[in-house]
Amino acid sequence: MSVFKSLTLGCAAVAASFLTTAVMAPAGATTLIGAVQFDESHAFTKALRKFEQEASACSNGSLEFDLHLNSELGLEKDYFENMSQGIAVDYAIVAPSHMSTFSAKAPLMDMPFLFRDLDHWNKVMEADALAPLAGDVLETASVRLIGYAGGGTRQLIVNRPVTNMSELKGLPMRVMGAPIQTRIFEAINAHPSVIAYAEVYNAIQTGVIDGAENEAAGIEQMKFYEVGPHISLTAHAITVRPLAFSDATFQRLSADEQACVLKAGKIAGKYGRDIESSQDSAKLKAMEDAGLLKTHVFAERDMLLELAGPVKRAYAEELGAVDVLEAIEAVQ
Ligand code: MAV
Repeated sequence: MSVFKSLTLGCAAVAASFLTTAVMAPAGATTLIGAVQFDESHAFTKALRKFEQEASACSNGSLEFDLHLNSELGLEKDYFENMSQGIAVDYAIVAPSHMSTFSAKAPLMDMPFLFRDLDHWNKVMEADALAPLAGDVLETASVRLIGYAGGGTRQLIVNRPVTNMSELKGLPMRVMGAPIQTRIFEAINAHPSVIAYAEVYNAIQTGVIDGAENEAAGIEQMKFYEVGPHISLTAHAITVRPLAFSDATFQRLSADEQACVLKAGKIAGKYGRDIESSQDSAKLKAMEDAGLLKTHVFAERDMLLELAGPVKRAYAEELGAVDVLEAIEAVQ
């Protein structure tokens, strides 16, 4: 039995006050706090629910879960910072770009134009080619990446049609807050700014920016189509969305519970990937059929790839991660 679990009920309240998030429940179970930006219908939430079910069954109920939905505990960057510090959040799905302040290498997983197509993305996931990056995240941020959800294809969301390079030129648009995101979107001649996810809708509505980029599940949940009804099919990224777990919390669990968390993370990641990757294009089509948005073919996608190539390489070189980039690219 772990030290944490052997605490008596009498000292549980005191323990909870300094042992941060993993709270002692009356029956001796440990309650873990989770966070997600979305509601129950989003693939991330479904993956996290799967994680909870699996870990709960595996631990015979010694692990309990309290998942906070709809950005109740902030945004993914906040979840990650909290997990890194071992406070407030124990598990969450976080975009690697939102980990950049803590692990410079993490956003490589999230780099635009990294995957050739869904088949390549799938094979990279199966080959576990991202493991060295996860190792860096654990070392530098004390957060474990225990599974990989994602599988949405990111497209441009704009308040007017953007169908070629000249219409893209100078487009004021929101990107996630990792330097590689800014660099890639600058390289393709857009005009990127870092804006928090929760502010994107308003920023387009008020004319601060003309567009953003997201996958279908995010477009649907955040209703971005209301302000950016023109979707340019740039398919510039296929998402990798790690299921992250605070290492401080992990270290307080028993060996059996740790094994359950790792096993459940893997299963839940795959479950989330299967849901999101299989639903992405159908979701976009359903929104288009409902008259909520209009998709546009981007005629010069080859040019995007060409412009992004040197930036990807230079970034990997700066990080000392060329081997990881090459290993990902080599997956057939
Ligand atoms: C989408 O909602 C997801 O990919 C999520 O993980 C990101 O944080 C978000 O977009 C974003 O663009 O910030």
